[in-house]
Amino acid sequence: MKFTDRLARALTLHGVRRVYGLQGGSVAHIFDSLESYEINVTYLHHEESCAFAAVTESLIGDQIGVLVVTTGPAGTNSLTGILGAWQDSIPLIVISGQARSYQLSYGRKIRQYGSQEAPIIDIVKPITKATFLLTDRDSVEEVLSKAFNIANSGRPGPVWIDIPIDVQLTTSKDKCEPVDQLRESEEVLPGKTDLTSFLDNTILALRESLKPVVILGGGVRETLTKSEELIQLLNRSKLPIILTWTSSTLANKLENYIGIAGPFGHESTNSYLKSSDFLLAVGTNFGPNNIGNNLEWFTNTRIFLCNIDPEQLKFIKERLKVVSIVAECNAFLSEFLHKLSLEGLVRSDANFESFMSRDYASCSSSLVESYTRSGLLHSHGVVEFLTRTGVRNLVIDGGGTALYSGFQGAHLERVSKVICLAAISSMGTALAQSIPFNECKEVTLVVIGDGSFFMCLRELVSLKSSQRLLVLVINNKGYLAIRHTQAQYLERRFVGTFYDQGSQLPSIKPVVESFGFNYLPIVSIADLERINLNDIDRVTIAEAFCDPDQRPMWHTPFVKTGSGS
Ligand SMILES: Cc1ncc(C[n+]2csc(CCOP(=O)(O)OP(=O)(O)O)c2C)c(N)n1
Repeated sequence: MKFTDRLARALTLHGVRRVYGLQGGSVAHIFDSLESYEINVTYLHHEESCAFAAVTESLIGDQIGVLVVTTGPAGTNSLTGILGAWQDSIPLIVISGQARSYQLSYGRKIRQYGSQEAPIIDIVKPITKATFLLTDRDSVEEVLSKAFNIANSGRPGPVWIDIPIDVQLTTSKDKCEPVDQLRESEEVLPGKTDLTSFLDNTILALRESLKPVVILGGGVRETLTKSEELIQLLNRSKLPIILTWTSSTLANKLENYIGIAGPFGHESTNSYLKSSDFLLAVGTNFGPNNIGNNLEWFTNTRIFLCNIDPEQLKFIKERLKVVSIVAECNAFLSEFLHKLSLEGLVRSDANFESFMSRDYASCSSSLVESYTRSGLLHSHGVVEFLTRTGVRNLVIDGGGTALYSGFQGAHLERVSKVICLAAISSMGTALAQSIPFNECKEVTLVVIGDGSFFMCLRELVSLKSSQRLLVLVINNKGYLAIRHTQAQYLERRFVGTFYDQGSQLPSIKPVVESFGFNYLPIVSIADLERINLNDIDRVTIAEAFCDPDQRPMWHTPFVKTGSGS
């Protein structure tokens, strides 16, 4: 049996039904085998897009995201998406074609020998959990099992499998020799942790607290997406829950969700967090994007952290006084909630109730009306309006205003799936990230800035015109997020940001129409009110003409340190 057929068969055995890729001489055999095993391959127009789409596939949760890229530049093209998966801890399998085994530069002091050869495994090592370079002695089935296991276990992340073309062409009997040469040591997971004393201390502190709050990060996203029981326990506990960008997809399940914190989260949530006296954070890196830059906020807060990654905890403990445990976050959360339930501990304090009915409600409603300046739309308001009802999936681009408007403006609690590569916050992620929704019967809203839209224009080719996709392009004359920086710190010297330079981004209307998609201009609230999501039955690209000088909303500014820096 041909090696690539065995690869395809093994992928199907791991539940892989969809793969993203782009052709090349060193992967043509792989794609040929995938297709013959009825794996649905979506061919995109840049390997970066393949990685972005594969990330969405993992986030949707039916299978792990898989991408196939060819040699040299194809691998390097995919790196932004791989970095995103690494930093947001999203499992991913990357399969690359490679030059012939005896033409590789690995371990040699040469720059290149084989055609289009690049030492991709050396390049991706710092941003993958494990890498494998296959030889003809390896059992592809065994390598794949290890790869899937590593990608999904512990703190999930990408695993890279590099397959030289000569290896791909080998044939062998079904039963293969076991792998004798793993190229990377496997992750060492923490042993089963004794949670007892940590749990007891946490619950004791919780009992003593007046204003407790829990932050749930991406580390518990998948389990909570699937476990109705844990969601019920969380809801019954009445503990106020703050989410992060990577866990925001849980908002619609949690009755006590009170928003997202951090510089680009919700203002009211930040003030709730700031005044809390007990904080339990599970499965989050507890970094500035999640909690802001002002660690002084927490001087009087008792903080309990659970994370599977000891290095991440060590980093936090150097900066903040916390009680922490290295443990598998889902197991911890489950034990914690069951114990709360057994002890009948329900937190329902007056602060929380009034917060929910006043502060949070007022911050999350009617942004359109509140943030429209002299007839010009505010992008937060447009997103708020469009997510009031009927949007099933929300794909948020990583570039500037779209990212902020997506998370601050949207009714996350009314959307089933929120997709974003948050940590890398890269422009131009959203179109490719929406592709896996092409069979979805409900509407997917994609929020993207005009500068970012031009960065990923090529993936318009890949959208299925029948897809129920509403792409909201925020036209604010480009690069507003950077213009804010220039206005604030560079006395409005707008270089390289299009604005006031006589040059502007071109109109998107002819581009959209040349692809045969619906074009929908939005210049006023009346235009927004005319949009009926039920009518979005194919790709519709809406251009919202927003205030090019719109103010950023409630992000915490940089603060001077004691040394004045
Ligand atoms: C790949 C990449 N390059 C550069 C940046 C830095 N950056 C952050 S926001 C931004 C401008 C985004 O412009 P646009 O998409 O027009 O959004 P706006 O902020 O104007 O709404 C830039 C250049 C980035 N985030 N990602």
